Amino acid sequence: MRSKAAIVGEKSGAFKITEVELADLRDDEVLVRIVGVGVCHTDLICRDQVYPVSFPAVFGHEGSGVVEKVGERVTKVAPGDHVVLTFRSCGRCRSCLSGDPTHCPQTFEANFSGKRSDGSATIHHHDVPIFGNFFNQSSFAAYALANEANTVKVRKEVPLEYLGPLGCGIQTGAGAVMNALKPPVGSSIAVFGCGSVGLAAIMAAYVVGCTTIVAVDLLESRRALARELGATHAFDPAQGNVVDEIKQLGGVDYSLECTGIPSVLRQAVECLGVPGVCGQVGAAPLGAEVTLDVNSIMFGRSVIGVIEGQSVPDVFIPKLVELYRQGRFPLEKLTTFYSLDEIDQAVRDSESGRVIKAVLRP
Ligand code: CXF
Ligand code: ZN
Repeated sequence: MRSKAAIVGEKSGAFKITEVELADLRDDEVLVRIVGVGVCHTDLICRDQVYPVSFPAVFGHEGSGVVEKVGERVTKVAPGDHVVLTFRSCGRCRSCLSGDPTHCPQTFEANFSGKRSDGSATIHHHDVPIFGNFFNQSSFAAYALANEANTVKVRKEVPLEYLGPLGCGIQTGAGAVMNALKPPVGSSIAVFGCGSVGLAAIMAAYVVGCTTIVAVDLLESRRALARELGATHAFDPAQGNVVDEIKQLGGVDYSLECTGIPSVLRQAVECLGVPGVCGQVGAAPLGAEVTLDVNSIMFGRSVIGVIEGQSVPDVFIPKLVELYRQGRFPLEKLTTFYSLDEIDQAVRDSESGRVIKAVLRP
């Protein structure tokens, strides 16, 4: 079938709305009419070839929508169901079989190869196969071809256009707190970088009962929103030494690095008390190195890498939907809507920090 999609023609190029052909639905695939799709930092670093991709390409990996059609072997969802599309894992390795899909060794291949695992393309343009199947969806489009495995069914009572980012950015920040760090009630946490991932982490820290929540961001608008969402302190790293400021509070039990900047990771480690755990969430270029004083981790601190909130999406995303429905995860405060045609503007606004989470409504 044909679908409108936002194609990037070259490294760091503009998005062009174009008619493409979607491949025929396979037995294990799901055709989804996209209702909302968030713009994630990972779409933009792939556009800029920080991760190796080829062009032309269709990105987009925070899609929500309505199931149009399902392949013959699909049992999880049916036409008419509301779904959130998320990341893909292999489903067969030791991690996947243990219910730990974010540690699947195939994660990179399964989400960033631009094609299905058998090498076939899901999107053609003028009969030429192009880079698609991004996170098994390529959802900067009117329709997306997903796999049953990365399709999560959600309740119909909740506005679907807000839910796409639960498939990546929101699950990444919230899950890093709720699934990976698991701070107990009354503990303290510092979040470095208050974009959608960091703010989702702050909402999660508030929900689980952290009583000291420190937000660190260069932008006053983001620090203000962080406070509104539960941060008890907000620091501007351009004004003074943020590590000293956090240490004056006694240091924190947990920290989360959401910027992908190595020097910020160092700060996120050094602001910890002892023991303390730092979660590294921000994506950095391949080969990016960090310098740490060995003694800063020697006495009982640790650093763990967390992707996609260490979540089992079929279990975790419905939990976030319920928190949103109850008003305890106010996604609407983070969201700005655009049409698919306005994607370049949405990207500019995301990059400048004018908006937190741009969501395209094809
Ligand atoms: C990504 C971040 C980089 C590693 C894979 C998962 N998350 C999505 O945006
Ligand atoms: Zn993402």
